[in-house]
Amino acid sequence: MTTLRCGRHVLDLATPRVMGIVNVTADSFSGDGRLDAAAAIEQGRRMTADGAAIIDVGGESTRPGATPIDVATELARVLPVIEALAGDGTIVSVDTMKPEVMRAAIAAGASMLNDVTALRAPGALEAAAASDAAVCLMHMQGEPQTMQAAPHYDDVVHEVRDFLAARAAACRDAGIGADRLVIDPGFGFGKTLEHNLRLLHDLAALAALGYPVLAGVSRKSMLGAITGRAAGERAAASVAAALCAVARGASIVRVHDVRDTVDALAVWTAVGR
Ligand code: YH5
Repeated sequence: MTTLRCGRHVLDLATPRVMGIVNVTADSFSGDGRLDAAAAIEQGRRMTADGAAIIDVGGESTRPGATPIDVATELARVLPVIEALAGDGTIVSVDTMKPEVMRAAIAAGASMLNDVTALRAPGALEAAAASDAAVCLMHMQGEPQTMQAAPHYDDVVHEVRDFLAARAAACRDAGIGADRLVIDPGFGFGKTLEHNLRLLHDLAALAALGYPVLAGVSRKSMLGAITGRAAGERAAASVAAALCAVARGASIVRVHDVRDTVDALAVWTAVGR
């Protein structure tokens, strides 16, 4: 039975889990960002009531062309939300690349670090190792500003798998236990539609590394390319993609539409693998 150690929590991954997305940003890609802490807290509590096992709080957009923000601004956005939700007893993840934000978020009660740069910033591995938080290691080709300009791979599945294996090994070497690690192919982060579809189709090749896999496809452009719909109209496509990911070995799905995804996974789980 697979479990994930997240600080003081232990998350059972025998059934697939939902991570709800709470953006505290002015410019999130999916159009759901807001800078009001009270509204973000309420949204996180609603997601927990709807069945999310983890709430992922992010203060900095990774949208191509988004303005980077400084540590103080990011902390002012995320800390009040993390404190409130962690205070409820919820497993709170912080979506950040900055070691200073990681440390402060953990001190405020966060029990998972979700880093789209897979702890490659100087000091990030050390910040994670000094905690007992879970860590989600995500693959990205290039930098947020330019990653979608001309993504190229000779073999996307093998390159993503090898990158994640190397980052997991770096974490283990830094003293982060295997029971704290999650891996994520990073849908949309330096990938064409074809790359994203290949990764989703072959997700089992990543699960074969032995770490729980997190998939974040909710409302992303790949679903817009398939359905022709705008970001706010991609809920059904997102639920379908989440089910595809779980059927191919994902243990956690990162989503905006928690209630619909939880219902879909309940049906999937009831039918059995
Ligand atoms: C992820 O996949 N993604 S932020 C574009 C959209 C909608 C949503 C155009 N953080 C991931 O969610 N962390 C983000 O519509 C993430 N995995 C992990 N671990 C981008 C995002 C989004 C982008």
